[in-house]
Amino acid sequence: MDFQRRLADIVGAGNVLTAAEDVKPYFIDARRLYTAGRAECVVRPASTAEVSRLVALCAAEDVAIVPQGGNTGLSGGSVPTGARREIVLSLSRMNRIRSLDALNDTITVEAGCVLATVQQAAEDAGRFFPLSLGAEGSCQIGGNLSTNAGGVNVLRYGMAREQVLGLEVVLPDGRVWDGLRGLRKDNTGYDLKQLFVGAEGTLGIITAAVLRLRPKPTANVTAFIGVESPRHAVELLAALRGRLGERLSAFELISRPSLEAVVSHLKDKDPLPAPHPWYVLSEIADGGETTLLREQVEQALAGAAEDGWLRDATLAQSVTQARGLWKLRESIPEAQFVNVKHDISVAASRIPELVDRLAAALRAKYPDVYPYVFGHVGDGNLHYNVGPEKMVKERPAVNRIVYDVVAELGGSISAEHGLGQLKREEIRRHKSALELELMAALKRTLDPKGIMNPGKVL
Ligand code: FAD
Ligand code: 2HG
Ligand code: ZN
Repeated sequence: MDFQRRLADIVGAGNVLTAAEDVKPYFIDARRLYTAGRAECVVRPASTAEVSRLVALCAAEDVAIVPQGGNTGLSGGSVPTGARREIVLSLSRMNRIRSLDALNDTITVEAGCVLATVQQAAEDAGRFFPLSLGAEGSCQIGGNLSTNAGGVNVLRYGMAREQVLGLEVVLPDGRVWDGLRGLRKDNTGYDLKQLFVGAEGTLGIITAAVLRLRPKPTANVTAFIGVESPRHAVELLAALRGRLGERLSAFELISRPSLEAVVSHLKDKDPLPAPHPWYVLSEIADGGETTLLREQVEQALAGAAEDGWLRDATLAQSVTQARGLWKLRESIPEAQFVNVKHDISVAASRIPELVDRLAAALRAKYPDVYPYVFGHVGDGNLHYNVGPEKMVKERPAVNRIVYDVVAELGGSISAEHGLGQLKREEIRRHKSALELELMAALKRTLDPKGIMNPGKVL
Protein backbone atom coordinates (compact mmCIF):
# COMPACT_ATOMS: atom_id res chain seq x y z
CA MET A 1 0.00 0.00 0.00
CA ASP A 2 1.36 3.46 -0.76
CA PHE A 3 2.37 5.84 2.00
CA GLN A 4 -0.60 8.19 1.73
CA ARG A 5 -3.08 5.30 1.83
CA ARG A 6 -1.45 4.11 5.05
CA LEU A 7 -1.69 7.61 6.54
CA ALA A 8 -5.38 7.64 5.53
CA ASP A 9 -5.88 4.29 7.25
CA ILE A 10 -4.86 5.98 10.50
CA VAL A 11 -6.64 9.35 10.30
CA GLY A 12 -9.28 8.81 7.61
CA ALA A 13 -8.95 9.90 3.97
CA GLY A 14 -10.56 13.28 4.69
CA ASN A 15 -7.74 14.14 7.08
CA VAL A 16 -4.91 13.61 4.62
CA LEU A 17 -4.80 16.82 2.60
CA THR A 18 -3.03 16.82 -0.75
CA ALA A 19 -4.89 19.26 -3.04
CA ALA A 20 -2.80 22.36 -3.74
CA GLU A 21 -5.43 24.81 -2.44
CA ASP A 22 -5.92 22.75 0.77
CA VAL A 23 -2.25 22.41 1.70
CA LYS A 24 -1.08 25.89 0.72
CA PRO A 25 -1.91 27.65 4.03
CA TYR A 26 0.08 25.00 5.93
CA PHE A 27 3.20 25.57 3.82
CA ILE A 28 3.49 29.34 4.28
CA ASP A 29 4.56 30.93 7.56
CA ALA A 30 2.83 33.87 9.27
CA ARG A 31 5.44 36.37 8.09
CA ARG A 32 5.45 34.96 4.54
CA LEU A 33 9.23 34.65 4.75
CA TYR A 34 9.06 30.96 3.84
CA THR A 35 6.76 30.26 0.93
CA ALA A 36 8.69 27.73 -1.14
CA GLY A 37 8.79 24.67 1.17
CA ARG A 38 6.60 21.72 0.18
CA ALA A 39 5.56 18.55 2.05
CA GLU A 40 3.94 15.41 0.65
CA CYS A 41 0.70 16.11 2.49
CA VAL A 42 -0.89 17.50 5.63
CA VAL A 43 -2.28 15.01 8.14
CA ARG A 44 -4.78 15.95 10.82
CA PRO A 45 -4.94 13.35 13.61
CA ALA A 46 -7.68 13.51 16.24
CA SER A 47 -6.05 11.62 19.13
CA THR A 48 -2.73 10.79 20.77
CA ALA A 49 -3.10 7.20 19.58
CA GLU A 50 -3.37 8.43 15.98
CA VAL A 51 -0.33 10.68 16.39
CA SER A 52 1.60 7.75 17.80
CA ARG A 53 0.72 5.51 14.82
CA LEU A 54 1.51 8.29 12.33
CA VAL A 55 4.93 8.92 13.87
CA ALA A 56 5.76 5.19 13.96
CA LEU A 57 4.84 4.93 10.29
CA CYS A 58 6.95 7.97 9.36
CA ALA A 59 9.89 6.61 11.36
CA ALA A 60 9.66 3.30 9.50
CA GLU A 61 9.43 5.06 6.12
CA ASP A 62 12.09 7.67 6.98
CA VAL A 63 9.67 10.53 6.33
CA ALA A 64 10.20 13.68 8.39
CA ILE A 65 7.44 15.40 10.37
CA VAL A 66 6.75 19.10 10.77
CA PRO A 67 4.39 19.58 13.74
CA GLN A 68 2.11 22.54 13.23
CA GLY A 69 -0.15 24.37 15.67
CA GLY A 70 -1.76 27.70 14.76
CA ASN A 71 1.06 28.51 12.32
CA THR A 72 1.52 31.93 13.92
CA GLY A 73 5.21 31.38 14.73
CA LEU A 74 7.56 34.13 13.59
CA SER A 75 10.72 32.10 12.93
CA GLY A 76 9.60 29.69 10.18
CA GLY A 77 9.57 26.66 12.50
CA SER A 78 6.10 25.42 11.59
CA VAL A 79 6.42 25.06 7.81
CA PRO A 80 8.27 22.47 5.70
CA THR A 81 11.65 23.24 4.18
CA GLY A 82 11.21 20.82 1.28
CA ALA A 83 14.76 19.54 1.75
CA ARG A 84 13.59 15.93 2.14
CA ARG A 85 10.43 13.80 2.30
CA GLU A 86 8.21 15.50 4.88
CA ILE A 87 4.63 15.68 6.08
CA VAL A 88 3.00 18.48 8.05
CA LEU A 89 1.22 17.12 11.12
CA SER A 90 -1.45 19.59 12.20
CA LEU A 91 -2.68 19.36 15.80
CA SER A 92 -5.82 21.44 15.13
CA ARG A 93 -8.29 18.59 15.60
CA MET A 94 -6.83 17.74 19.00
CA ASN A 95 -8.64 20.58 20.68
CA ARG A 96 -10.40 19.08 23.68
CA ILE A 97 -10.16 20.37 27.22
CA ARG A 98 -9.69 17.05 28.99
CA SER A 99 -10.34 18.20 32.56
CA LEU A 100 -10.11 21.07 35.03
CA ASP A 101 -9.20 20.46 38.66
CA ALA A 102 -10.37 23.56 40.52
CA LEU A 103 -8.91 22.48 43.88
CA ASN A 104 -5.52 21.71 42.35
CA ASP A 105 -5.73 24.84 40.15
CA THR A 106 -4.87 22.92 36.98
CA ILE A 107 -6.35 22.38 33.54
CA THR A 108 -5.49 19.47 31.25
CA VAL A 109 -5.77 20.33 27.57
CA GLU A 110 -4.93 18.80 24.22
CA ALA A 111 -2.14 20.45 22.26
CA GLY A 112 -4.42 21.80 19.54
CA CYS A 113 -6.51 23.92 21.94
CA VAL A 114 -6.39 27.54 20.85
CA LEU A 115 -4.87 29.73 23.58
CA ALA A 116 -7.99 31.93 23.82
CA THR A 117 -10.12 28.82 24.40
CA VAL A 118 -7.92 27.80 27.34
CA GLN A 119 -8.11 31.34 28.76
CA GLN A 120 -11.91 31.21 28.45
CA ALA A 121 -12.17 27.76 30.07
CA ALA A 122 -10.14 29.05 33.02
CA GLU A 123 -12.33 32.13 33.28
CA ASP A 124 -15.51 30.05 33.16
CA ALA A 125 -14.19 28.20 36.21
CA GLY A 126 -13.42 31.48 38.03
CA ARG A 127 -9.67 31.09 37.43
CA PHE A 128 -7.05 32.81 35.28
CA PHE A 129 -4.65 31.43 32.68
CA PRO A 130 -2.11 34.23 32.28
CA LEU A 131 -0.36 33.47 28.98
CA SER A 132 -1.48 36.25 26.65
CA LEU A 133 -0.24 37.38 23.23
CA GLY A 134 -1.50 39.09 20.10
CA ALA A 135 -1.97 35.79 18.26
CA GLU A 136 -4.01 34.22 21.09
CA GLY A 137 -7.09 33.80 18.87
CA SER A 138 -5.23 31.36 16.62
CA CYS A 139 -2.05 30.05 18.28
CA GLN A 140 -2.34 26.72 20.09
CA ILE A 141 -1.09 25.51 23.44
CA GLY A 142 1.17 22.95 21.76
CA GLY A 143 2.76 25.75 19.73
CA ASN A 144 2.98 28.02 22.78
CA LEU A 145 4.82 25.37 24.75
CA SER A 146 7.01 24.34 21.83
CA THR A 147 8.15 27.94 21.35
CA ASN A 148 8.13 28.72 25.09
CA ALA A 149 6.01 31.74 24.20
CA GLY A 150 6.23 34.95 26.20
CA GLY A 151 3.68 37.71 25.63
CA VAL A 152 2.52 40.55 27.83
CA ASN A 153 2.15 38.91 31.26
CA VAL A 154 5.63 37.42 31.63
CA LEU A 155 6.62 40.14 34.07
CA ARG A 156 4.31 38.67 36.71
CA TYR A 157 3.62 35.09 35.66
CA GLY A 158 6.62 33.96 33.61
CA MET A 159 6.83 32.42 30.15
CA ALA A 160 4.97 29.35 28.83
CA ARG A 161 7.58 27.15 30.52
CA GLU A 162 6.39 28.33 33.91
CA GLN A 163 2.74 27.52 33.19
CA VAL A 164 3.28 23.81 32.61
CA LEU A 165 3.20 21.05 35.21
CA GLY A 166 2.91 17.99 32.99
CA LEU A 167 3.11 16.89 29.36
CA GLU A 168 2.10 14.05 27.12
CA VAL A 169 4.53 13.65 24.23
CA VAL A 170 4.75 11.33 21.24
CA LEU A 171 8.43 10.50 20.87
CA PRO A 172 10.16 10.29 17.46
CA ASP A 173 9.77 6.50 17.40
CA GLY A 174 6.03 6.66 18.07
CA ARG A 175 6.10 5.74 21.77
CA VAL A 176 3.91 7.88 24.03
CA TRP A 177 5.46 9.43 27.13
CA ASP A 178 2.68 10.06 29.65
CA GLY A 179 4.02 12.79 31.90
CA LEU A 180 0.60 14.34 32.54
CA ARG A 181 1.15 14.95 36.24
CA GLY A 182 -0.38 17.93 37.96
CA LEU A 183 2.31 18.09 40.64
CA ARG A 184 3.85 21.28 41.89
CA LYS A 185 6.54 19.34 43.70
CA ASP A 186 8.26 16.42 42.02
CA ASN A 187 12.01 16.06 42.49
CA THR A 188 12.44 12.65 40.97
CA GLY A 189 15.35 13.18 38.62
CA TYR A 190 15.59 15.12 35.36
CA ASP A 191 12.68 17.38 34.53
CA LEU A 192 11.90 15.75 31.18
CA LYS A 193 8.91 17.91 30.30
CA GLN A 194 11.08 21.02 30.18
CA LEU A 195 13.18 19.44 27.42
CA PHE A 196 10.20 19.58 25.08
CA VAL A 197 9.25 23.13 26.05
CA GLY A 198 10.98 25.48 23.60
CA ALA A 199 12.21 22.55 21.45
CA GLU A 200 10.15 23.80 18.48
CA GLY A 201 9.00 20.31 17.56
CA THR A 202 12.53 18.94 17.09
CA LEU A 203 12.37 16.36 19.91
CA GLY A 204 8.81 15.05 19.77
CA ILE A 205 5.18 16.05 19.43
CA ILE A 206 3.39 17.52 22.44
CA THR A 207 -0.12 16.08 22.43
CA ALA A 208 -1.46 17.31 25.80
CA ALA A 209 -0.44 19.39 28.80
CA VAL A 210 -1.37 20.01 32.42
CA LEU A 211 -1.28 23.78 32.94
CA ARG A 212 -1.26 25.86 36.12
CA LEU A 213 -4.19 28.16 36.79
CA ARG A 214 -4.04 31.29 38.94
CA PRO A 215 -6.49 33.28 41.00
CA LYS A 216 -8.58 35.51 38.74
CA PRO A 217 -7.89 39.19 39.45
CA THR A 218 -11.07 41.07 40.28
CA ALA A 219 -9.57 44.55 39.94
CA ASN A 220 -7.74 45.73 36.82
CA VAL A 221 -6.22 49.10 36.00
CA THR A 222 -4.79 49.90 32.57
CA ALA A 223 -2.41 52.86 32.31
CA PHE A 224 -1.07 54.53 29.17
CA ILE A 225 1.93 56.64 30.03
CA GLY A 226 4.08 59.06 28.04
CA VAL A 227 7.81 58.94 28.89
CA GLU A 228 10.92 60.76 27.76
CA SER A 229 13.18 57.81 26.94
CA PRO A 230 13.77 54.09 27.48
CA ARG A 231 15.81 55.04 30.54
CA HIS A 232 12.77 56.81 31.99
CA ALA A 233 10.67 53.71 31.20
CA VAL A 234 13.07 51.43 33.06
CA GLU A 235 13.23 53.80 36.04
CA LEU A 236 9.43 54.03 36.00
CA LEU A 237 9.22 50.25 36.05
CA ALA A 238 11.41 50.09 39.16
CA ALA A 239 9.41 52.88 40.82
CA LEU A 240 6.03 51.26 40.10
CA ARG A 241 7.25 47.85 41.15
CA GLY A 242 8.46 49.32 44.41
CA ARG A 243 5.04 50.84 45.05
CA LEU A 244 2.72 48.21 43.52
CA GLY A 245 4.78 45.04 43.83
CA GLU A 246 3.61 41.84 42.18
CA ARG A 247 0.39 43.47 41.07
CA LEU A 248 2.26 45.04 38.14
CA SER A 249 1.38 42.44 35.51
CA ALA A 250 2.36 44.00 32.19
CA PHE A 251 4.75 46.81 31.26
CA GLU A 252 5.05 47.33 27.51
CA LEU A 253 7.22 49.94 25.79
CA ILE A 254 6.01 51.61 22.59
CA SER A 255 8.06 54.11 20.59
CA ARG A 256 6.41 57.11 18.94
CA PRO A 257 6.93 55.69 15.39
CA SER A 258 5.28 52.41 16.48
CA LEU A 259 2.31 54.29 17.96
CA GLU A 260 1.97 56.46 14.84
CA ALA A 261 2.01 53.35 12.62
CA VAL A 262 -0.67 51.54 14.61
CA VAL A 263 -2.90 54.60 15.14
CA SER A 264 -2.90 55.18 11.39
CA HIS A 265 -3.40 51.46 10.64
CA LEU A 266 -6.44 51.23 12.96
CA LYS A 267 -7.66 54.74 12.12
CA ASP A 268 -7.66 55.30 15.87
CA LYS A 269 -6.37 58.34 17.78
CA ASP A 270 -3.52 59.05 20.17
CA PRO A 271 -4.47 58.06 23.73
CA LEU A 272 -2.70 61.14 25.14
CA PRO A 273 -3.38 64.76 24.11
CA ALA A 274 0.24 65.63 23.21
CA PRO A 275 2.86 63.43 21.50
CA HIS A 276 5.66 61.86 23.52
CA PRO A 277 8.85 60.17 22.29
CA TRP A 278 8.04 56.91 24.08
CA TYR A 279 5.08 55.31 25.84
CA VAL A 280 4.42 52.57 28.35
CA LEU A 281 1.23 50.52 28.45
CA SER A 282 0.88 48.89 31.84
CA GLU A 283 -1.65 46.59 33.48
CA ILE A 284 -2.02 46.38 37.23
CA ALA A 285 -4.25 43.62 38.59
CA ASP A 286 -5.30 42.45 42.04
CA GLY A 287 -8.07 40.84 44.05
CA GLY A 288 -10.47 43.27 45.77
CA GLU A 289 -12.02 46.49 44.48
CA THR A 290 -11.00 48.36 41.34
CA THR A 291 -11.66 51.74 42.98
CA LEU A 292 -9.11 51.04 45.69
CA LEU A 293 -6.53 49.72 43.23
CA ARG A 294 -7.08 52.74 41.00
CA GLU A 295 -6.31 55.10 43.88
CA GLN A 296 -3.13 53.19 44.64
CA VAL A 297 -2.06 53.29 40.98
CA GLU A 298 -2.79 57.03 40.82
CA GLN A 299 -0.64 57.59 43.90
CA ALA A 300 2.15 55.45 42.49
CA LEU A 301 2.06 57.35 39.19
CA ALA A 302 2.00 60.70 41.00
CA GLY A 303 5.06 59.66 42.99
CA ALA A 304 6.87 58.57 39.82
CA ALA A 305 5.91 61.86 38.13
CA GLU A 306 7.43 63.81 41.04
CA ASP A 307 10.62 61.86 40.55
CA GLY A 308 10.55 62.86 36.88
CA TRP A 309 10.01 59.42 35.38
CA LEU A 310 6.90 60.22 33.37
CA ARG A 311 5.50 63.10 31.31
CA ASP A 312 1.79 62.29 31.21
CA ALA A 313 -0.52 59.37 31.90
CA THR A 314 -4.12 58.30 31.45
CA LEU A 315 -6.01 55.45 33.09
CA ALA A 316 -8.67 53.56 31.13
CA GLN A 317 -12.10 54.55 32.47
CA SER A 318 -13.88 51.39 31.37
CA VAL A 319 -13.26 47.85 30.20
CA THR A 320 -13.92 49.03 26.62
CA GLN A 321 -11.27 51.74 26.90
CA ALA A 322 -8.80 49.28 28.38
CA ARG A 323 -9.47 46.88 25.50
CA GLY A 324 -8.92 49.74 23.04
CA LEU A 325 -5.50 50.49 24.54
CA TRP A 326 -4.52 46.83 24.40
CA LYS A 327 -5.77 46.60 20.83
CA LEU A 328 -3.37 49.39 19.92
CA ARG A 329 -0.50 47.45 21.43
CA GLU A 330 -1.45 44.09 19.98
CA SER A 331 -1.97 45.49 16.49
CA ILE A 332 1.54 46.93 16.25
CA PRO A 333 2.94 43.82 14.48
CA GLU A 334 0.28 43.92 11.76
CA ALA A 335 0.64 47.69 11.39
CA GLN A 336 4.28 47.40 10.36
CA PHE A 337 4.90 43.92 9.08
CA VAL A 338 7.34 44.88 6.34
CA ASN A 339 10.60 45.60 8.08
CA VAL A 340 13.57 43.73 9.50
CA LYS A 341 12.39 42.11 12.71
CA HIS A 342 14.51 41.45 15.77
CA ASP A 343 13.22 39.80 18.93
CA ILE A 344 16.06 40.53 21.34
CA SER A 345 16.67 40.68 25.06
CA VAL A 346 19.18 42.09 27.50
CA ALA A 347 19.05 42.67 31.25
CA ALA A 348 16.27 45.25 31.73
CA SER A 349 18.82 47.65 33.23
CA ARG A 350 20.71 47.64 29.89
CA ILE A 351 17.69 48.47 27.71
CA PRO A 352 18.58 52.21 27.48
CA GLU A 353 22.12 51.36 26.39
CA LEU A 354 20.80 48.81 23.90
CA VAL A 355 18.46 51.34 22.27
CA ASP A 356 21.16 54.03 22.06
CA ARG A 357 23.82 51.72 20.71
CA LEU A 358 21.56 50.11 18.12
CA ALA A 359 20.44 53.48 16.79
CA ALA A 360 24.07 54.66 16.55
CA ALA A 361 25.34 51.46 14.94
CA LEU A 362 22.54 51.32 12.36
CA ARG A 363 22.69 55.04 11.53
CA ALA A 364 26.43 54.82 10.93
CA LYS A 365 25.70 52.60 7.92
CA TYR A 366 22.12 53.60 7.04
CA PRO A 367 21.56 57.30 7.87
CA ASP A 368 17.82 57.23 7.08
CA VAL A 369 17.05 54.10 9.09
CA TYR A 370 13.65 54.21 10.86
CA PRO A 371 13.34 51.75 13.75
CA TYR A 372 9.95 50.69 15.11
CA VAL A 373 10.74 49.74 18.69
CA PHE A 374 8.25 48.18 21.08
CA GLY A 375 7.96 45.21 23.34
CA HIS A 376 8.11 43.67 26.73
CA VAL A 377 10.54 46.08 28.37
CA GLY A 378 9.74 44.73 31.83
CA ASP A 379 11.31 41.44 30.68
CA GLY A 380 14.26 43.17 28.97
CA ASN A 381 12.75 42.04 25.63
CA LEU A 382 12.40 44.46 22.73
CA HIS A 383 11.02 44.00 19.25
CA TYR A 384 13.52 46.15 17.39
CA ASN A 385 12.06 46.26 13.92
CA VAL A 386 14.04 48.18 11.37
CA GLY A 387 12.31 50.19 8.65
CA PRO A 388 11.69 51.77 6.23
CA GLU A 389 10.48 49.02 3.94
CA LYS A 390 13.51 49.22 1.63
CA MET A 391 15.68 47.98 4.54
CA VAL A 392 14.26 44.50 3.92
CA LYS A 393 16.77 44.17 1.05
CA GLU A 394 19.52 44.77 3.60
CA ARG A 395 18.24 42.13 6.04
CA PRO A 396 21.48 40.11 6.55
CA ALA A 397 23.62 43.21 7.11
CA VAL A 398 21.03 44.78 9.43
CA ASN A 399 20.72 41.53 11.40
CA ARG A 400 24.47 41.40 11.81
CA ILE A 401 24.69 44.95 13.19
CA VAL A 402 21.84 44.34 15.63
CA TYR A 403 22.98 40.90 16.83
CA ASP A 404 26.55 42.07 17.34
CA VAL A 405 25.38 44.84 19.66
CA VAL A 406 23.10 42.40 21.49
CA ALA A 407 26.03 39.99 21.95
CA GLU A 408 28.28 42.77 23.28
CA LEU A 409 25.60 43.50 25.90
CA GLY A 410 25.33 39.83 26.90
CA GLY A 411 21.82 39.49 25.45
CA SER A 412 19.84 36.95 23.45
CA ILE A 413 19.07 37.03 19.71
CA SER A 414 15.75 35.26 20.27
CA ALA A 415 13.93 36.27 23.42
CA GLU A 416 10.56 34.66 22.74
CA HIS A 417 10.08 33.66 19.09
CA GLY A 418 12.50 30.73 18.94
CA LEU A 419 15.08 29.90 16.28
CA GLY A 420 13.09 27.96 13.67
CA GLN A 421 14.70 28.21 10.24
CA LEU A 422 15.27 31.92 10.64
CA LYS A 423 18.03 31.97 13.24
CA ARG A 424 19.35 28.47 12.90
CA GLU A 425 22.61 29.63 11.32
CA GLU A 426 23.00 32.84 13.29
CA ILE A 427 22.73 31.05 16.64
CA ARG A 428 25.97 29.24 15.88
CA ARG A 429 27.78 32.55 16.33
CA HIS A 430 26.25 33.08 19.75
CA LYS A 431 26.27 29.76 21.58
CA SER A 432 29.46 28.15 22.78
CA ALA A 433 30.74 24.97 21.12
CA LEU A 434 29.88 23.13 24.34
CA GLU A 435 26.26 24.34 24.33
CA LEU A 436 25.85 23.34 20.69
CA GLU A 437 27.41 19.96 21.39
CA LEU A 438 25.03 19.31 24.30
CA MET A 439 22.03 20.31 22.20
CA ALA A 440 23.14 18.03 19.35
CA ALA A 441 23.66 15.16 21.82
CA LEU A 442 20.12 15.56 23.17
CA LYS A 443 18.74 15.63 19.65
CA ARG A 444 20.64 12.45 18.70
CA THR A 445 19.46 10.64 21.83
CA LEU A 446 15.79 11.42 21.39
CA ASP A 447 15.61 11.55 17.60
CA PRO A 448 18.44 9.39 16.21
CA LYS A 449 16.86 9.28 12.75
CA GLY A 450 16.49 13.06 12.65
CA ILE A 451 12.87 12.94 11.50
CA MET A 452 11.47 15.60 13.85
CA ASN A 453 11.24 19.00 12.19
CA PRO A 454 14.56 18.88 10.33
CA GLY A 455 16.24 22.12 9.36
CA LYS A 456 14.95 23.90 12.45
CA VAL A 457 16.86 25.01 15.59
CA LEU A 458 19.99 22.88 15.02
P1 FAD B 1 3.21 27.21 15.24
O1 FAD B 1 3.55 28.49 14.58
O2 FAD B 1 2.28 26.33 14.51
O3 FAD B 1 4.55 26.39 15.56
C1 FAD B 1 5.62 27.00 16.23
C2 FAD B 1 6.70 25.94 16.47
O4 FAD B 1 6.23 24.96 17.39
C3 FAD B 1 7.10 25.16 15.23
O5 FAD B 1 8.45 24.82 15.31
C4 FAD B 1 6.25 23.90 15.29
O6 FAD B 1 6.84 22.81 14.63
C5 FAD B 1 6.19 23.66 16.79
N1 FAD B 1 4.95 23.03 17.26
C6 FAD B 1 3.68 23.49 17.15
N2 FAD B 1 2.84 22.68 17.79
C7 FAD B 1 3.58 21.65 18.30
C8 FAD B 1 3.28 20.50 19.06
N3 FAD B 1 2.05 20.22 19.45
N4 FAD B 1 4.31 19.68 19.41
C9 FAD B 1 5.58 19.94 19.04
N5 FAD B 1 5.91 21.03 18.31
C10 FAD B 1 4.92 21.87 17.95
N6 FAD B 1 5.11 35.10 20.47
C11 FAD B 1 5.47 35.41 21.73
O7 FAD B 1 6.23 34.68 22.35
N7 FAD B 1 5.02 36.56 22.33
C12 FAD B 1 4.18 37.41 21.70
O8 FAD B 1 3.81 38.44 22.26
C13 FAD B 1 3.76 37.08 20.38
N8 FAD B 1 2.88 37.88 19.71
C14 FAD B 1 2.52 37.55 18.44
C15 FAD B 1 1.65 38.40 17.76
C16 FAD B 1 1.28 38.11 16.46
C17 FAD B 1 0.32 39.03 15.75
C18 FAD B 1 1.79 36.94 15.81
C19 FAD B 1 1.40 36.59 14.40
C20 FAD B 1 2.65 36.11 16.48
C21 FAD B 1 3.03 36.41 17.79
N9 FAD B 1 3.91 35.57 18.51
C22 FAD B 1 4.27 35.90 19.79
C23 FAD B 1 4.48 34.38 17.87
C24 FAD B 1 3.59 33.10 17.96
O9 FAD B 1 2.24 33.45 18.16
C25 FAD B 1 4.06 32.21 19.10
O10 FAD B 1 5.35 31.73 18.79
C26 FAD B 1 3.14 31.00 19.37
O11 FAD B 1 3.56 30.39 20.56
C27 FAD B 1 3.13 29.98 18.24
O12 FAD B 1 2.05 29.09 18.44
P2 FAD B 1 1.42 28.30 17.21
O13 FAD B 1 0.41 27.36 17.72
O14 FAD B 1 0.99 29.23 16.15
O15 FAD B 1 2.69 27.47 16.72
C1 2HG C 1 4.54 41.08 20.00
O1 2HG C 1 5.05 41.25 21.12
C2 2HG C 1 5.00 39.90 19.19
O2 2HG C 1 3.63 41.79 19.57
C3 2HG C 1 5.33 40.23 17.75
O3 2HG C 1 6.01 39.20 19.82
C4 2HG C 1 6.56 41.06 17.59
O4 2HG C 1 5.99 41.53 15.30
C5 2HG C 1 6.84 41.57 16.18
O5 2HG C 1 7.97 42.02 15.97
ZN1 ZN D 1 6.49 39.96 21.76
